[in-house]
Amino acid sequence: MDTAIDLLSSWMNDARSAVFFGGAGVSTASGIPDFRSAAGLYVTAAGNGREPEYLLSHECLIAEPAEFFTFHRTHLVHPEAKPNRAHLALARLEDSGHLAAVVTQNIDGLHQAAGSRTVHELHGSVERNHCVQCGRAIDLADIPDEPVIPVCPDCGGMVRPDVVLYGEGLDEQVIDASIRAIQQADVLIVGGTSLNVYPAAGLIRYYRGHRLVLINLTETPADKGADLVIHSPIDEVLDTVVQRNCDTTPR
Ligand code: CNA
Repeated sequence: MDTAIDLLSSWMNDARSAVFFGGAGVSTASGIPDFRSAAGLYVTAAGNGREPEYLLSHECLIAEPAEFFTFHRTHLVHPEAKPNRAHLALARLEDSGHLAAVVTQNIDGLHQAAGSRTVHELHGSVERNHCVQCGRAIDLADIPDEPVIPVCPDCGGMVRPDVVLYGEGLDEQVIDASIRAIQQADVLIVGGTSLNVYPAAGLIRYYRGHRLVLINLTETPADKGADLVIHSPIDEVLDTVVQRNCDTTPR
């Protein structure tokens, strides 16, 4: 692994427009379970016999909002979670002029909490919510910390998270900005994602360079086409890159 990290560090030293494309595995070290690992929600979360894909779908939000909010609040909202070494390393790489953007499938807001500024949230964020009736925007902090259907203080309408549910489309502007960043990237690091959720996972195909790095605990469908593959915890890898080798003096 040392040789691989040395190579990644030298690529990141040279990088001026690197992009990080990540998923739920980036936040497992912050105590937020992913979906598809052995300890992930698809294995561990009890949903009254229903599949997580259904409980996190537009269909469920409309047909059974109580079920939806119970699952969402219990398993996807983690106000106590703090950024881990992966988030902090990426923020430092941006500060020092090596990383241009983070494109994330995560909805936990931890990249911004770590100090990352250019973050494209493909699936939205649990931090932001809005009333489906009057459109009022409501912060997570203003929503009761319990698994009930939140209601708008103005009109009594249902308040839903600004996250892309199964059965809903992604925001075109976020997709366009993500594609542009990936097309312009000199290094693309893909990490902490099983690359199973589309269309998000398909965006890495827009990368045109020859420094595609895969960092994931387990094999992914993109490993074969990658220039460097590291099967290790991403927080450990990125922290080592910035601590040991990479020039991260702020610019
Ligand atoms: P996934 O399908 O659960 O895959 C996660 C991947 O990360 C797996 O392949 C794991 O092997 C790998 N992994 C887990 N921990 C680590 C680690 N420490 N270091 C390296 N690799 C690790 O999740 P994806 O992100 O691929 O799927 C996209 C879904 C997950 C999006 O729609 C998200 O909204 C959704 N999600 C987000 C969060 C979050 O915001 N933190 C949590 C759970 C699910």
